[in-house]
Amino acid sequence: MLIGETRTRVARDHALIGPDSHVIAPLANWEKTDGVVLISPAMAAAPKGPRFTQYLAHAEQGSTTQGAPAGVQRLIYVLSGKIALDGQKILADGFAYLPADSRYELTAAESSRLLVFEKTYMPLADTAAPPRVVGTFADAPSEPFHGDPAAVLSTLLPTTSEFDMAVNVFCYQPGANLPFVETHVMEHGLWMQSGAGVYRLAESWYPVATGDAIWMAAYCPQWFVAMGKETASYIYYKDINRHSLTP
Ligand code: UGY
Ligand code: MN
Repeated sequence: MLIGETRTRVARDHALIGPDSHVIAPLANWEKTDGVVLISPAMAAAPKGPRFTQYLAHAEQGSTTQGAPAGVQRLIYVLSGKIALDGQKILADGFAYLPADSRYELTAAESSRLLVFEKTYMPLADTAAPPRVVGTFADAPSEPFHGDPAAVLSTLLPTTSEFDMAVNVFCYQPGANLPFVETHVMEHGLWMQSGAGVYRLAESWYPVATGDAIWMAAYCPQWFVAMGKETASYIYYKDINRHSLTP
């Protein structure tokens, strides 16, 4: 890429952050950890702006965290390396969902790269808050999306009503695509985990590849086609299970 050029774009209802734009800085609420805040409410004005944050943590061995701010839940996906959560080892492609205001000890057992999603939890009357969930991508339930075996969706968390966020992994064979241009009330934060393709966001089409991050606001029209020779996959966040009038 020419100097002075970038694929990164930040628009009113979507953003593409390429790895060439990363500015690594110490991460708030983490020790011995630098990172990049890929998506946050600072990105665009409310009410359209992100209502969650997504960041990359570059944790050195022995790195720890004080936990998310009060009332905020967290999902940590291990991109590489190994962490220990209250003594339980979590390897690459493993994850931990940590409910809001829960206490835990989390340490990087080796130098690790973590993808973190954080969102203020919205409790439901008469419904208990969700429990901690620890799992792996390999063990997550998966199914062909709209019956297409070339586009497989895995859901890392239960979809029952106590959960107000989902984190899924979408794997596409080259040439596979989202079956239609989705436009929906949920917003997304996305991390390209492998491969390449073209993402349509509103009225723009972006070539995307491993290491890109994308924010899609509520009602941002979205579509993807996988291209190239390897499986394209992305890990993404979406808000679920809450009434659209809940602030
Ligand atoms: O869950 C979703 O809305 C998903 N199909 N969206 C996306 O991949 N952009
Ligand atoms: Mn969608």
